[in-house]
Amino acid sequence: MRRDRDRYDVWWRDAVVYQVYPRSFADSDGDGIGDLGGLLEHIDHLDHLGVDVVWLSPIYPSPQDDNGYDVADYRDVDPVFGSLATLDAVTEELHRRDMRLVLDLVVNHTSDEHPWFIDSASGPDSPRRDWYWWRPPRPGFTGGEPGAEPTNWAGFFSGSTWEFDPASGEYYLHLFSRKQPDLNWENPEVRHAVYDTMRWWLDQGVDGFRMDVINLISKRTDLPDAPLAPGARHGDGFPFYASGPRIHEFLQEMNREVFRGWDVPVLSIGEMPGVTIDDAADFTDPARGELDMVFQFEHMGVDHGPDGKWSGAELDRGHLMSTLVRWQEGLAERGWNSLYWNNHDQPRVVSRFGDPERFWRESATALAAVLHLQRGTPFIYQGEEIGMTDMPFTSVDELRDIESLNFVAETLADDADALPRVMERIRRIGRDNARTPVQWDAGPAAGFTTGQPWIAVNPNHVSINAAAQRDDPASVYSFYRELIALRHREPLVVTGDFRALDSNAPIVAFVRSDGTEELVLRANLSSEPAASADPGGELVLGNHAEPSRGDMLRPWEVVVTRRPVGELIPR
Ligand code: ISL
Repeated sequence: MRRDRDRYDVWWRDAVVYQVYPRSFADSDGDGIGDLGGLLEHIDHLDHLGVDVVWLSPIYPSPQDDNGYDVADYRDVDPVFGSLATLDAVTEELHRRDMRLVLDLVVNHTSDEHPWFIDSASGPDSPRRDWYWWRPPRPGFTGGEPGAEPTNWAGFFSGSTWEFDPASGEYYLHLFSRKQPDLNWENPEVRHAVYDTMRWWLDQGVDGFRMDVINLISKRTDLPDAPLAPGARHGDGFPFYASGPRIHEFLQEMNREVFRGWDVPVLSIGEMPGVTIDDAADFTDPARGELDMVFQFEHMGVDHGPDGKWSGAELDRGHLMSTLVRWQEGLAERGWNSLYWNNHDQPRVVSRFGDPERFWRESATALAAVLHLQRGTPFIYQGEEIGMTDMPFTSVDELRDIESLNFVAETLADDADALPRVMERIRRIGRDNARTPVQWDAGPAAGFTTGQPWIAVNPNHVSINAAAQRDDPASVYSFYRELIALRHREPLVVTGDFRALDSNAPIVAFVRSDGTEELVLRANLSSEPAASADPGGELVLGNHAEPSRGDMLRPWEVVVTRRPVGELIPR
């Protein structure tokens, strides 16, 4: 059942978003790289699944240093993915089927091959010099030598955030790869060039934007050094370049300049590493006119160690759930949550938080229900709906992601014996886990391409694939379909208040209520049976053919019931 778009105050309130990472989705021309033609061929899959919005990761012309998150032209399509005409066909087909299209907007930085940067780098007198962050070497240095960088910040992709340009004797800032120079949003010409581009896409029929690292566009202009750990070359400059003094002003300006006045309200989703609950409430408070929702990262950090993602920590599912519960509570009165387990930067949820060996189907479905029945807009990342798992990468040759490859190079430069440890961490947390091709069927290359795939296909595609699951009512896919349909028909899932009953691992239990009726979800996030008081009520959803009634839940079992408000739940 499609939803009724006019039921809520804004069209996206009861929507489910599906992320397509085009490179890995489906290849239509046999070059081994997914493309828009492949997306067109598989729109039926998205329609059948029942999602409402497609978020398309970058399709713009790009040297592909960071798989398209390095944009060389904001108003065209990379030939590897198709053309503006193919994109039009995608938009049209989605609209025909009552789905909407959100593009990825990557404007914290451009590619170093973008004409703006080429112009800026042509010399200190370029009219666009100030469009990027150029700075002289540290006093006492000539530039290019270790320690001469204007600040000591560590980049997201290892090394320094500064690249020396011998021609001008200055450095430019790049928080990500050296091929991703940061735009200077202090300059109003930059901001208006971005707003023009956004309006141009909306004129083409696009329905909204997912905005890459949008909280990094306002930085402190004095660029202070970060505190340094003993022996470290680089420190964490995050507090100085994230959510800077003008972030709200810039987003309000963008909102005024771009989002107002369209027939269909534009959907705006800000990706915001490090965002706090209080900030997120401000960013997404409709009264402030900034964004509709933000991606927060707290629950993605629960298995990161003290030194970030490359240092591991023991997974504590209680901590995972209490983090999500805090976000539910924090954005209850003001703002709106986005809900996600996966995207193109994160390992696969069933491998990360579930039990892919012993309870693959049960853990994939329990985790799905726990996420989708929270308050907010759920996002499904391609392949999540069929329970795709992490890839058993064994060698560096199989890796494609610049973040992982830079991490390997940097670590091995210090310690030549570190490879086994590095590979172990990459297998667990590396971004390539999300980027192996979508497993369409059990055939060669999983039906992704007739050519040689750009990154290896997971060997488990012979058993985990879309063809095998589509018509199986007990499949992970059918469970996702059911969750989406439930959101579309059940206002409690969309607007019901959220109240946590239990987030003591391994049990998570919460209630969604409108004051009269409530949905009660109970899930066992472990591979052993666990006790959880049965609240009674009519059965709404379960991930077993015969859902448990009573106070015990099977491993990775989830049960949802509906009951009148006010009955005491036995403890
Ligand atoms: O992937 C991460 C951790 O491994 C994050 O730190 C990620 O780099 C951060 O969330 C920003 O991500 C976004 O911008 C990057 C791009 O590489 C990512 O793919 C994108 O989602 C730079 O554009």
